This record gives sequence, structure tokens and C-alpha cells, in this order.
Amino acid sequence: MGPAIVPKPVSLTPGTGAFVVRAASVVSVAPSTPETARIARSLAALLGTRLGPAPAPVSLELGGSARLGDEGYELTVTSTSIGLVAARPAGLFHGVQTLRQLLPARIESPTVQRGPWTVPGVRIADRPRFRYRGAMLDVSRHFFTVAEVERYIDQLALYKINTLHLHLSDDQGWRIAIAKWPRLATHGGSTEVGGGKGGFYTQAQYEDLVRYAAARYVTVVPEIDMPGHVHAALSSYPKLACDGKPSPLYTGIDVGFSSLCIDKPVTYDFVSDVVGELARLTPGPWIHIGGDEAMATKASDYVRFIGRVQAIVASYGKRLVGWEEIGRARLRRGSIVQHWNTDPAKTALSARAVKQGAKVIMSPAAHVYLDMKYDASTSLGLQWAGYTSVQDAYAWDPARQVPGVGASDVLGVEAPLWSETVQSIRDAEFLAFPRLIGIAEIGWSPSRGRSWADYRQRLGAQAPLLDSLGVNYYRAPEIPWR
Ligand code: TNX
Repeated sequence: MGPAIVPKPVSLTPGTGAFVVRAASVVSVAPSTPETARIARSLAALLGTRLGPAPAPVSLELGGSARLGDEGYELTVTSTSIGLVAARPAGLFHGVQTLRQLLPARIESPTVQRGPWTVPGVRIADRPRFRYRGAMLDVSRHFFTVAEVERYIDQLALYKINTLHLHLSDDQGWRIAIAKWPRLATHGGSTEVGGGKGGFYTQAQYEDLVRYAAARYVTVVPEIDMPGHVHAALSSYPKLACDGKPSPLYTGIDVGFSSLCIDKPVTYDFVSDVVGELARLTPGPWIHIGGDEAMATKASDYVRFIGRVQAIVASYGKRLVGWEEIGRARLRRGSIVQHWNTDPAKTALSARAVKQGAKVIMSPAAHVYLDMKYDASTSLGLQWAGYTSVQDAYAWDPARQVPGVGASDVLGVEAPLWSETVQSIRDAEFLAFPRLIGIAEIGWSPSRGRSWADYRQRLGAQAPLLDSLGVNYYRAPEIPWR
């Protein structure tokens, strides 16, 4: 069977023998650029060795066949060398993540460990099935600090997830400073579900996060939810509400009660200012405008509003992402919808969007909503989409999920973690892990050759690594944890 890697590589051939990493096992990289050297240096730091001239016993090389694509890599471990080849730096980074799973888990322990480290002989050729492999963190219902989000990014990167969608605004809190509308953060960010103190990211902190993510080949997708889920904004600027009346902040967990005022010109000044500042701070191609559960917006208003917002997002050179309800509107080609509903009538909006030339991010709530309870014994989480076991989160195919949305319509997968019940990053980890690992595999690995029976063994083999990293994962009884 060979070593247990998650996500499962496209091809893996166990070799004979093993490479033993010693302090003298120098790491080289060619060509050496600031970017490739950074990847090599982080590997050398993990191994407790240093960088040296190529070719060293542990060699990283940019080159290889175009077949590897932007994120693929080839990793060969023999008794005399470790060779990692990729066409692009992202591929080298992903190859290093695979190598981390081949090394003894205690190498990742926060306390000093002594080698030598044995890596089993193997030949791996690997590249992702889908370009977009995401996780979403709701920092609005409960706020998470920069350090906490960075820790989550580290965990995502280990499993080759390459996108972090930040749900930056909702009824309960606005979490990003906007220079032209300062009260959004100072007032709108001052509480959270349950009445805690909330918080927000300054623009400099947000840029730090984006950079931290980029160094791990994770693209940040910022979301400002509209025209619903905007109570924190209305409370900060009553002129945005149709009645113009001041309102206190909201700390409950209801949805669907707030709306921007579709006919007020100031609404579009607000949207343009916010999207403009976010677009400037965000190097990634996507801006997410929410669009879900706009139950307090008239249907015809909703359609008009989404049309105008699309033009605003495009004017800043970004591609629009919205929850699948935006399929009600007339969409531009290249817009992206995020499927999530369990109700087939709403799911059909994703198919409707595809007919208009949109691509789909697959987030079917019953499989990938990390805030659903595992089972009746889970104290955290919600259950409106049912219980989601580790197997439920794994046993589905993005290309067969929604009638009218096939493999070529799917940009990728994303696992949202809504935080109504999630008060700390430890809580977040408990709900995310291990289900998120399975969703990472759905996004990366070919559907052929995947099976639950094989996956649960490989997942069980992650326990020592998760333990070394201190991840607060749920030890689901269905998994043979090692
Ligand atoms: C639905 S999914 C929502 C969120 C909630 C979530 C709780 C979606 C686009 N909207 O507002 O937080 O359910 O699971």
C-alpha cells in the first residue's frame, strides 16, 4: 500500500529502501530565486539542515514537464537522494507538504527533536483535479485574530488547500477597516454573537494576512455580504437603511432580516468605496459579494442590485463571486457562483448561472458545512443541514452534485465554517478537523481510485502529525486513528 498521503497523489509507487536525513543532508534549489529559496529554506529548517549548492542530497528543482501544471510536482525518494521537481514554485511548495507527511511526525513537534529522520523510498507524480480548493472562515459571527487565522492557514496549506475565503461582514459584525467609512469597523466591529467584544482587522493587518497566506500559496477571497446580512453596516451608518433610523448592534443568530436600500444612491457609493478599497488590498482575482438569504430584499430589487454590483466589481478589475442565489440575476460571463443550498429549487440557481457562463464553487451544505454537528453527541455546531459525519464530508463528487453542473463547470470546492457557535480557534479546529482533510482530497485527487475504505486508513495515519502540530481534531470513532 505504501505511505499514507492525504490528499491521495495521482500516482504513488513505493520504492525499496529509505533515505536517512542527517544534519549533513544539505538541501539545494535550482534555479535559486527569492521565492524558490524561501521554500527550500523552510524545508531545510524543518529537517534541521542547511542550504547548499546543487545538486545536494535533497534537491528542489524548477523545471520538469509542463504536464505538472501550475501546482503539480514529482517527488522521488531513494536510498541516496530526495528529488523534488515542479514547473512552478507552488508545485515545489505542495511537494514539500507531501514530504512532511513522509517524515516522522515528531519532526513537527514544538519541542526540539533529534534526527536522523527516515523517509521511505517512493515515487510520486501529482497534480490537482480542481484549481480552487478552499476553506471559508466566518470571522463575523465570532471574531478571530490575525494569529488565529494564520494558524488556520498553516493547517490548510498542509493539505494543499489553496484558497481562504474570509466572511468579513454580517449582521453581527464588520471586520475590516474601510478608510472612507470608518464606523463600519469601529462601531460595526465592536461586538459579536453573544455580545463579546468582537474586533476588526486594520488594513495593514489584512495585508499581512494576505501576504502570510500567499507565502503558503493560499489566495485570500474577501467577502462583504450584501444586500442582506448587513445589519452591522446599517447600525454603523443609518443612512444606508431605507428608514434611515439608528439601530443598536445585533448579537443573536437569526438570518434574513436586514437589507441595503436598493434605491438610495448612497448605497452604491458605499458598495463602490468598500469594493474599491478591498480590491486594492487584495492581489487575488476574486471579490465575494455574498448575495445569500436576502429575505428582506424584494426579488426584483435583488436582481437589479446584483446587476449593479457586478459592474462595480468589474470596474475594479476583479471577478465576482456570490452565493448561488445570484443565479437569479443576469450574470456576466466569468462570474462565479457558490453552491450551498439543500433545497433543489435553490440549487437550480447554480445550474441557471452555468447556463449564463458562470463557473461553480461546490459547497453543498450537507457535505461540507464544517459548522454542522458530526452527530447527536457533538456539542458545538448547528444541524439545519443534518449531521455530517467524516464519511459524509468525504463521500461525494463535485461533478455529480447538482443537475446541470458538470465537471467542466466546476471551479473547485470549498468548506465553509460559519461561526455562530464557534467561539475560539480551538472550537474551529474541532469542527474543521478531520472533515476538512477529506474535502481537501475531494478537491485535489482524481475521483477514480478514491474510496472510503482506503481514505479512512490514510486519514487515521494523520493522527501523529495532527498531534505534533497540536491540532484540536475530533477523534471520530469511524477512523482507525494511529
Ligand atoms: C446559512 S450558507 C448561511 C449563513 C449561516 C449558515 C449557518 C449561507 C450562504 N448563509 O448565514 O451562518 O447558514 O450554517
